[in-house]
Amino acid sequence: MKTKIIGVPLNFGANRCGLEFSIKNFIDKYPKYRDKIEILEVKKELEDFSIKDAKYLNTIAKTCEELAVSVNEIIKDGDFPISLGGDHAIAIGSIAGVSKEKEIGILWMDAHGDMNTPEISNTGHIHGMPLAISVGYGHSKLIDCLYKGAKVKTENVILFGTRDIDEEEEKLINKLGIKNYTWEMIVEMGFEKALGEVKKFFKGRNLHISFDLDGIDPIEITAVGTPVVGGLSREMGKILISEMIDTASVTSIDIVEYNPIYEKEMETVEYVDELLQLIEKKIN
Ligand SMILES: [Mn+2]
Repeated sequence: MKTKIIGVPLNFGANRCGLEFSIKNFIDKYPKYRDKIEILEVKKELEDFSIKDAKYLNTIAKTCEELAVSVNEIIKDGDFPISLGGDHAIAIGSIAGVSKEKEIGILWMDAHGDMNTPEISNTGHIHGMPLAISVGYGHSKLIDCLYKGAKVKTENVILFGTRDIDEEEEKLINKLGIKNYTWEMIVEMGFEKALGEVKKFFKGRNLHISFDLDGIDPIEITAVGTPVVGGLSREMGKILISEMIDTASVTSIDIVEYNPIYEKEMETVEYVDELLQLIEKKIN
């Protein structure tokens, strides 16, 4: 199995300047990736700006559809897709691409829940909605990415490291019974024990990992648009990926929300490079 990296410099899901530079800036810092990352250029579609609760819907739907097709081809070839963002809305596409071929679970490592819907979102930013969309809640144009309907069953989803969940979002998470390891819980029970439970749950099963860099403590990496106090250490993030690959049948990974505008020195690009190296070493 070989890793194939697709870079998707989407910023419309977060509506925040900087994310569109993510892939090119990363390659500029690490030219060794120039021939390794296939860049999916984001093409702007005609938008209906009267839609306020799911902003840039058409551009995001088109980008995710294209990513889903590419990811799906990689899976069908028996290889391992890594989707590098760009904002977290790209997970709508990567998950669709994998789930068309295999029944998967999702480990969603994030400071946020990403379980908003147009009805309950405070901002209308789609990067706060991709997990809800993947389990079948949200705008039908996004739910039906690549093929009709929900991509993953709610009982096969685990949120990990959360510490900033909106009130209505939390109600939806609870209503759907989605397992949610908040950062507070992880601190209380200990990272090892929390990870142990997640490993036990996904052991031997197909698993997509969606890794939001803002899940990591903003003291350790700065280049994310929506930092929240607390979170996993860099090392914990690596242990999480490494041990899940050892335990589950990990099919695919997203690494998202790298925003070079907020970089202090090189700590975030270095971390992305470390994660990619780790995944390549374990998969190839
Ligand atoms: Mn996210």
